[in-house]
Amino acid sequence: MAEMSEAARLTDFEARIDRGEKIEPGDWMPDAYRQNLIRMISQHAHSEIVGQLPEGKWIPYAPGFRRKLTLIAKVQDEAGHGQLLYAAAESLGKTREAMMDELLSGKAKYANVFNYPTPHWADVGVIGWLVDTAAVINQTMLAQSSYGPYGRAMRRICYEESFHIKQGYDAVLAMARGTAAQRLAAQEAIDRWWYPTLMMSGPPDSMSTHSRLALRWRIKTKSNEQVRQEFVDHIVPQIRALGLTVPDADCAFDAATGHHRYTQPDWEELKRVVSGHGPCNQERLAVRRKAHEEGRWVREALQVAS
Ligand code: FAQ
Repeated sequence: MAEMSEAARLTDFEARIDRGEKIEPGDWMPDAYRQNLIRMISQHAHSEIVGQLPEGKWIPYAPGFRRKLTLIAKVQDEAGHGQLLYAAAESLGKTREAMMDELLSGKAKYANVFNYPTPHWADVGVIGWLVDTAAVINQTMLAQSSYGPYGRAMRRICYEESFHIKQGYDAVLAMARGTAAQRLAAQEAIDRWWYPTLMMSGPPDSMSTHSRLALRWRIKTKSNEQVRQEFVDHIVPQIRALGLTVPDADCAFDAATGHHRYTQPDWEELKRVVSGHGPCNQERLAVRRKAHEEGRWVREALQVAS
């Protein structure tokens, strides 16, 4: 059979996507599809790995044995998610070593939220509740991704992240029903995390570099703004039900659209934070570099053993 031309391959590829078929590692795919996936999946993997740090720091100080056990389990889950996602990116031809080099050198991006400090136990609760909710809404959408290994990893990850939401919500619930000082701490944590969490879904569609192709090839199945709106509509009634306040005086349900209006975050801040200039970028990378160095002997021993 004659070789298919590049144009015919692209038409065939796009027809498969339109039929809802999954693209698998050995299948032909346009290079831009491969590169966009490698970029997104490796950033996602780095986010899970660096994402262990802001909450992980609270493991020794968790209030009580049960909260400590649950937090340890959550943080371990994030490490597992990182492994699953690195494996999905490897299936596209990028080595784990190359991805790790990009993270440790500061070249790679990872989710903005993990570059903010966690000065209070309440931050652990609010990350689990707000950040994991935003992550699950996005990842439920990504579970429909056209790239088979990514969508399948998302289904497993969403299952575990849904439990993380419950542990976060439960910690905030205890504080919201607690003393005045505990309620205040919960509120201050919501105030700290509200805008960073809104930024998690990415810049507005008009500023997004990759959305056009990602949506055309069903790498993402919803735009950044659709995902953010879903998060706001879902979380605002929950925050208010606990007697807490959304730190945005203009946030209100709009009966005409069926959605909540909200104030846009500072998109310049997102650019700064994801390009290495957030409050904790240097600290996060220093911890990762130290862990990487301290694990060197394990990697070397495994190489000798295999
Ligand atoms: N943070 O053209 P777009 C979690 C970058 S997992 C950092 O709109 P795209 C679990 C973007 O990469 C959280 N960078 O990009 C957990 C691009 O940069 P580049 C992570 C951001 O890809 C919970 C540039 O800006 N989830 O939380 C961000 O179409 C608790 C232009 O943007 C994922 O990674 C941001 N927020 O849409 C763990 C999900 N937004 O590559 C521990 C997969 C944008 O050109 C504790 N990723 N950028 O240099 C996605 O869904 C997408 O990549 C978006 C961005 C939606 C994040």
